[in-house]
Parts: sequence; structure tokens; C-alpha cells
Amino acid sequence: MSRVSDEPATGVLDDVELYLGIYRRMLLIRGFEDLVQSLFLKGEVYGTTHLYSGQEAVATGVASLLEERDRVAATYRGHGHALALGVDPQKLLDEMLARETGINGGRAGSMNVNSLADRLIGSFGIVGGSIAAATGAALALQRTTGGVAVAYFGDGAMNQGYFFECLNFAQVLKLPLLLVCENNQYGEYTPFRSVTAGEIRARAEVMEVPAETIDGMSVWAVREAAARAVAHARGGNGPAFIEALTYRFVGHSRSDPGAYRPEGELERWKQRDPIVLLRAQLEAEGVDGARLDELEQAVARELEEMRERGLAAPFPSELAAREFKD
Ligand SMILES: Cc1ncc(C[n+]2csc(CCOP(=O)(O)OP(=O)(O)O)c2C)c(N)n1
Ligand SMILES: [Mg+2]
Repeated sequence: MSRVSDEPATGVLDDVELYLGIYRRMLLIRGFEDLVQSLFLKGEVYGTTHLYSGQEAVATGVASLLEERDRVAATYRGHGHALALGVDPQKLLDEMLARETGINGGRAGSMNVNSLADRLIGSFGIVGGSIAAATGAALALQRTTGGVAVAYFGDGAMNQGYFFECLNFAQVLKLPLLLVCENNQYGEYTPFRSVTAGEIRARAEVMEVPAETIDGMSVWAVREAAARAVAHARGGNGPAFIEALTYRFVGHSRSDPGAYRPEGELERWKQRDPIVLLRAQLEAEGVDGARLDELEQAVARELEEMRERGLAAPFPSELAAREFKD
């Protein structure tokens, strides 16, 4: 089991330089989401958005284990999944703004981003859809490059038929599939406990699929679990399952203020903000705080430049701009 504590100890991070890169990526995701939200409130973002703030450790931790030949299926909460894979943040922002320079030419918007060059086979608006897409990809990869397919999905997808059918299929055929359930405690405005029977992990275990429940706020816990899971899948042993316990720091989508949350819950989770935890851990491992401050400032500058470039980028056409505005 990985160490989970608010009091950092040294020797926890296996590669400090690698974690500095992860730290930068997590800052980028958080800042990107803050930027998208502010642009959304100004009416600049077309369609809807679902932000990844608070869940950054999951996508960055898993992505740190992936190779060129691997493939990923994300959800509609997928900006973080995309950025963790290395999708160009400017192109992703331009996509939100429905510009021609967007990663999908401004036609996909926030929920449907894909970038095959970055291994992202799609972002799926249908709850559980990512599981089916990744299972298909795993079947193809098993027959070709030997890569692993990863599906991200929420706790809400655990009650979807997709999950049971795909996991059974993948286990029978020993497909190289990694299923990552991001249990952020809610499906829209519903606490997952009130609609989900039993332990989530047990649903994989019943099919004899190795399954772990981990601290999804600790990126090193995610990375350690993902290393085991990826090794299992890559080794021809079939699928592996991770339940990452996490929390979204914002509403479900758009301007949801999250009023259904019990008082103090958000604040409690924020004390275990994955970015704050990693920063404390990096400092405990001897990284100079000033170096981390510089990283933060560099990311903030990068985002400000992106905002200006994005807002100045051309729309696909006048007609398309009107069609996409909701
Ligand atoms: C098949 C299907 N049913 C219902 C919806 C409506 N819907 C959109 S998001 C959502 C909640 C899903 O919650 P979860 O899987 O926990 O993901 P999270 O939003 O928390 O990341 C629902 C029910 C949908 N998109 N697809
Ligand atoms: Mg959820």
C-alpha cells in the first residue's frame, strides 16, 4: 500500500524531476480550468463545460506510466485527461472557444475532444461510453502493438451495463485494459453512496480482475497503483481496475454552485488538494520552494498568453460560430 499522510517524509517520490514535471502539468490543468470557467462566465465558451479541478492527480499519475503505443478514452470531464497526455493547451483552449485553431477545428467543444496524435481516442459524453471505446481499443492493441488502453469514468458509470459487459469481455479475452474509476463522490447532484450498492472495487474482484481503491488526491499513490495495473495489463494478464477516491472542487458543470454538498465537505477535501500535497512532498524531498514558485508563475504567464491568443483566433466561419452558440 502506498503511504497516505499529510506529514511528508523523504524518499516517497521515486523520481523528483519526473514529479516536478507532473507538478507543472497539474498546475497547468488547474489554471486551464480556472481560465475556462472565467471565459465561460463571460459567454466566450461554446456549449457546456465539466471541469477537472481537484482530480488532477488521477490523470497526471496514470499518464506518467503510459507509452507511445497506449490509448486513452476520456470522459466529458476530459480537459485534464487531454492535458495530462500532452495535448497542446493552446489548441485545447481554442477548441473551447470554438475557433478554427482548436484541436478539433472548433467543432468538438469541451465534451468531445479527441487527438489521436496524443493517444486520446475520444472524450465521451455518454456515461460509461469511454469503457466501451477503450475495450474496443484494447482488442485492437492486443492484436497489433501490444499497447494498453485506458478508460477513465466516474462513479456514476459503475451502475451502467457497459461496465459489466466490457469487463467480462476483457477478462475472458485477457485484453490489455486499465479501468480507472474516478470516484469523486457524486454523479451530478447525487451522492454515489445513495445509488450504489456495495463496494465499487468488489465489482471487478468478482470477475477476478485485480482491483485497488486508492487515495486519488495523492499523485504518487496513483502512480504506484497505475504502475502495478499497467504492468498487469501489458503483461498479457488481462484488465486491471483502479478506484481513485477524489473530489471535484467545482460544481458538476457550468454554473452549478454545488449547494447539495454538506457544509464543510468541500473545505475538508481541499485540505487534501492534490497540488498542495505534491508541493509539500516535493519540498520535503528537498526541492527549493522558490523553484516551485517560479513554475507557478511561468504557468500563470503561459495561460494569460493563451487567453489572448485564443480570443484573437479566427472562428471556422460566421455560420459555424452562430450554430455552436447555445
Ligand atoms: C448514459 C447517460 N445517462 C445519463 C447522462 C447524464 N449525465 C451526465 S453526467 C452524469 C453524472 C455522471 O457521474 P459520474 O459518472 O460520477 O461522473 P462525474 O460527472 O462525477 O465525473 C449524468 C447522469 C449521460 N450523459 N449519459
Ligand atoms: Mg462522479
